[in-house]
Amino acid sequence: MRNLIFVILTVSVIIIFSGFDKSKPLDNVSSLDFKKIDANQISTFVGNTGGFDRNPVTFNSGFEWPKGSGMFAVYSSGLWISCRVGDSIRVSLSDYDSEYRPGYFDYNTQMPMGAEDPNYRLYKVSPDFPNGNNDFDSWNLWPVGQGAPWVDNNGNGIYEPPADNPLMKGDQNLFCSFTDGYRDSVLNSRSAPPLKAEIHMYAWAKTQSVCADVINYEWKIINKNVSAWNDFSSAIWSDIDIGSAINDKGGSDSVKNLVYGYNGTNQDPVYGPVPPAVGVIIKEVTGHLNSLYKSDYATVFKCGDGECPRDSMEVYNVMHGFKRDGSNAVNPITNQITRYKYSGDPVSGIGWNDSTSGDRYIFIGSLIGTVQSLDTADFKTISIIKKGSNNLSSVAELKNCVNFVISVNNISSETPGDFKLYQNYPNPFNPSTMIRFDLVNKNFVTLKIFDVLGREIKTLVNSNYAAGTYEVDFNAAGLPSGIYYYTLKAGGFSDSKKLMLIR
Ligand SMILES: [Ca+2]
Ligand SMILES: [Ca+2]
Ligand SMILES: [Ca+2]
Repeated sequence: MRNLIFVILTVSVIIIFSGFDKSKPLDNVSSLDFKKIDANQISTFVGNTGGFDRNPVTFNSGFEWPKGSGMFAVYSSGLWISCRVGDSIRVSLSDYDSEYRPGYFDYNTQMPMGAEDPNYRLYKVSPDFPNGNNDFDSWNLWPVGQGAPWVDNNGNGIYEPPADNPLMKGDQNLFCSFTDGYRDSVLNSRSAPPLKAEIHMYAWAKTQSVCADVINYEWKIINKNVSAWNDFSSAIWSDIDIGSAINDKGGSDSVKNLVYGYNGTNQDPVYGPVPPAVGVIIKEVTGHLNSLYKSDYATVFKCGDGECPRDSMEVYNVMHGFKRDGSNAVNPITNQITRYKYSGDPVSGIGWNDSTSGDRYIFIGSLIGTVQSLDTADFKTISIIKKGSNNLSSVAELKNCVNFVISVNNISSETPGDFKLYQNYPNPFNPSTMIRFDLVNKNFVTLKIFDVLGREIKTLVNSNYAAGTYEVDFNAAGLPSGIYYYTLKAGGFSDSKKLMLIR
């Protein structure tokens, strides 16, 4: 135990050199807000400053799984962004503290606004409660003026609930706006000037789980700086603590755009036997929409071993696929330079795997490149947790679930009366639309997009699904305006419909 004078004299040194400081709560801003998101078996907290998974009252682990068990798998998570503006390194992040504040960044005055405005709180709506209740805001409070996504059902450009409604991809849907523009007034350990970003977070979760329990996060990161962001990178950092924090391991999967943590043994002091594996997936990224890889780096930090970034340069380095000192990571099995740490298969033991157990932090990001002034970078991520038949099979099953949870949402597991392919919604659209279908029984399902010449553009679904109703998010970014077709095949059933992309 440290004595008080030592702590006072050395606090700045500790902040600079210890990497992550778990003790520091957020300072007081009147619009600071947290809400629970607990639609499925994940019960966790989301804040309006880029942080999530931490209990805002106790400052302890906030990501409970299964819901109501009193067992937690993640201590704290947050959004990190970095770029260069000219020669100047910029990083903003949320780990235990946050360098963001609620509000927005005013382009004309180049000033952050809104942190003291209670309207810049966190909003939460449900499709079941247009008028709200104790847990949910009424639809008419949904802050479309702040950029909250909504559906213009009557097509007149004006938000008029309940005729119009919030975009509700989930049974619970949250929105907030925040900015790193207040940075100059915030004490932080990795000081660098702000990017001048305004970020809109839309988080949603479904009651019905497909394969694994998940929460979706959609981050719209708007460059409100008068200058371009060069080499812009965004990432999710997560201090996974699966039950006990001291016996975990980590790994990554570049093909699945996944970073994950798991228990080092099949026995955890908190979870007991068969501890779950927990991870973060990058679902979709501006500039990566038509390519296989959406993550560009994924790593696992062991802070005690000198791996956690300590200042803005080291954060910038790890956010561009390097070790914190700027050197390349090398896979010791292949001797090749890599941007994916512990990319082996822990189940078979083949490849580069985490060989010791301890406190782990998982980290995954995308190199988005140049973001011009007033342009937006979209960054969609998923928190996922899955339990198998032992600590390693939890990893295998988590990986198996990735393809299900990135593309398809099970919106009802009631067995429909017939196979059906619905008209996409909205239509016309730009750039995203939802396609819904019903399955009467378990089938191998394909759902593909074709152009007017019959050329296959994209496969949205290509897997087995149980009976139920599903929704698939189709993002047409990178495609030209025009008419396209989508075709569903499930067993002997086949149907096609037309959709229209208007830019
Ligand atoms: Ca309207
Ligand atoms: Ca553990
Ligand atoms: Ca940890």
